[in-house]
Amino acid sequence: MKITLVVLTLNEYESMQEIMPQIDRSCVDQILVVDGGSTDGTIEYCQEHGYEYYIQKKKGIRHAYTEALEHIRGDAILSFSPDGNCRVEDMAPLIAKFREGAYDLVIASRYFDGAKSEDDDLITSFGNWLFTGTVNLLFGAHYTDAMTIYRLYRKQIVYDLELDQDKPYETFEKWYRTTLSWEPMMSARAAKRKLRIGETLGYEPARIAGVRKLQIIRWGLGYYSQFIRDWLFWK
Ligand SMILES: Nc1nc2c(ncn2[C@@H]2O[C@H](COP(=O)(O)OP(=O)(O)OP(=O)(O)O)[C@@H](O)[C@H]2O)c(=O)[nH]1
Ligand SMILES: [Mg+2]
Repeated sequence: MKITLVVLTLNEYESMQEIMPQIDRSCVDQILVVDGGSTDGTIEYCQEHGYEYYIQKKKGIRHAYTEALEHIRGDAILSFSPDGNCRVEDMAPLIAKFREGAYDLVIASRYFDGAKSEDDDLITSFGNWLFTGTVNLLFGAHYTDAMTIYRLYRKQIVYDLELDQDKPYETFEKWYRTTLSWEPMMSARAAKRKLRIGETLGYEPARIAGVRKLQIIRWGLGYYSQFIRDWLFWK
């Protein structure tokens, strides 16, 4: 199975300079930087270092993913944040686990085996605990981290779980005036469909530089609403 590393960027020039050289280009089959319209030199960095990149047309991480789909040549997607939150050394064990067990989804969990995230504050640490607990309770899963970007999954599950469609997001995005990502719903739906799910350690250091884009209240409301709806209605 061919793996595409999808690197999500929105003004991450400073962090990328430190993180990208650490990635062994031979451990995946394609590296695709998907950019949300950076103006800080991120694109120029990609050009200088020969990274394939795609600049999304619509705003928000889920559009980064859906627009990138046609440029992803791999059969599996490894999503990665180059802001310092994803340790490059955790990538090889993640890939090994995915390959060894014919998994549909393997998560590089920030809380695996009691680990802690150095990027968390009181609110995000409580939020991640609550959201992961909710997914486990509602969908009978055993995640230690249902929310993280750092994960590797078969591309086909995007279509099977309808993550590429606008419909599962639209209503709540309108209510809470935001754009959601697809990781939380992927975790919930993968569990509801009883897909083969695994976890490895994805220890999370603090962000190196740049600005946090996380919208705590809006995304919290949006993701929680999706969980409840999918628990009640999604088959
Ligand atoms: N392509 C694209 N990337 C984005 C977008 N929003 C955020 N990103 C990138 O996605 C990754 C994760 O976003 P972050 O802002 O780090 O969000 P987070 O990890 O939840 O929050 P912190 O790490 O706590 O700052 C980062 O590398 C961002 O630059 C977007 O709209 N499009
Ligand atoms: Mg981050």
